[in-house]
Amino acid sequence: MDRRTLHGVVIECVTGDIVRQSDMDAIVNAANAQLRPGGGVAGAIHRAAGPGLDEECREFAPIEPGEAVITSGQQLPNRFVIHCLGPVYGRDEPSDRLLASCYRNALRLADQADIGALAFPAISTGAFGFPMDAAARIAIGTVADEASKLRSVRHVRFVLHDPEDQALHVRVLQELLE
Ligand code: AR6
Repeated sequence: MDRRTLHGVVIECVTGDIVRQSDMDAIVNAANAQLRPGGGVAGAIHRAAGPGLDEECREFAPIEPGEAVITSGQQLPNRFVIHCLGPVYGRDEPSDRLLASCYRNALRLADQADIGALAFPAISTGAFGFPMDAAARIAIGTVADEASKLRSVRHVRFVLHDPEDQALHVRVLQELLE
């Protein structure tokens, strides 16, 4: 099964595109330190959101690995974007703790903004080189650890580009929540 419920929070793993999650209140950006468009997820989000997002991001940049900031969704179907800077694997250490901080900080910002549903991409697993399996354990493990503390967040979706990555996330979800 590709979804589980923990402390009233639905955690699910789907194959798809992070900019096509119109039923979510917020999507998470796998950002760069300057919060500029760039490639991968960040490029797709800025393209779909329009130039207003780049402008809105300026006052928050630069951010550090593990940090998260929140903006509006501009022209996206989502009310908010939460921008996380993941660690560059092999450079920003301890990379596992920094990656966990991204997820924890994003969830806390979402809760503070009264967000009910939030979609994450697999932060750091593209240009930043984090191995998918280890990243999936950290991502799902951190959401599971935070679930009992969340007040407004009731739905967390992991959106994976590649069906194999989605299957891996489903296995990790089953293992961790058994
Ligand atoms: N929807 C869902 N997942 C996607 C999408 C999409 N539209 N596009 C890529 N992925 P990355 P990072 C997957 O590189 O590793 C940027 O240039 C992708 O297959 O976007 O945190 C920024 O400007 C991979 O598994 O993020 C930064 O400089 C995952 O999303 C840097 O890359 C993350 O890939 C951030 O690197």
